[in-house]
Amino acid sequence: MKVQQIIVKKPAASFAQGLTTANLGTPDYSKVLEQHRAYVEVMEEAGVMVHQLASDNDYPDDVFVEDPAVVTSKFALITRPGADSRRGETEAVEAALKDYHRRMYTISEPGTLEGGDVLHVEDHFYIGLSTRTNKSGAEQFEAILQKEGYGATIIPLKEFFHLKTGIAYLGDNTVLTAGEFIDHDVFKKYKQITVSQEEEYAANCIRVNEVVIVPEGFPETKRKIEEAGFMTREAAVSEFRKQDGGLSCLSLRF
Ligand code: CIR
Repeated sequence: MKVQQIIVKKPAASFAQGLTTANLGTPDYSKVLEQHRAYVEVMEEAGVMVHQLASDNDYPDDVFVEDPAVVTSKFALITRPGADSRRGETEAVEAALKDYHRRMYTISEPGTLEGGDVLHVEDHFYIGLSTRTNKSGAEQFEAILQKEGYGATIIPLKEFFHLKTGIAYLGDNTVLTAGEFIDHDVFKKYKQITVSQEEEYAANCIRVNEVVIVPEGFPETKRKIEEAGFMTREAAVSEFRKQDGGLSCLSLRF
């Protein structure tokens, strides 16, 4: 899929007050800004137009703009984040997406769904059931996908935070898998590149046009992806990792 544009959001000054389970220390705000700028540059080099939204200190996690929406070439879904503190993030993203003239859908109560639990593979979507995405949210999204002519598979997660914490689609019928998704029945039809336990964080990569963007500092995974024939680019995301975030969370790509 050609990625033409992305939406990102400038990290809020309150970023360090966001949700985290990582135990990796407090993010350094100047480094957060620097890594975010570098992420935007890597994206521009990959050939996308970048639409940057202003930050909002009331929402320390709002740089993880992937969670309040899912965007395809046909429609946009405004989600209902499972984390209470993130629910209001949808407003700014919905306003931004109105410029792109897609059919708009929403997830309604009692459903919850976060974009991190949605993996788009050609004309099919995988939806993870997690602590953030519940059955009602997943089923509401499944009904929307059916109406729009896409397939859907709902997958209960065992350990991962979000679905895409442990799996990425690299294009060319190939998935990158870690932990509970290695040799998972649902993904058997794809070629598989596996991520070792030591490098588990690197399962969250993103394919953007000709390149696979990988987090900096995971040489084994990078090498495996290159050996499978993909071109890679690294981006440093250590400060986002401290808040349980990764490469995919930082943008909406469409
Ligand atoms: C949160 O707990 O919601 C944020 N600190 C991290 C969200 C990461 N998003 C993602 O994996 N899609």
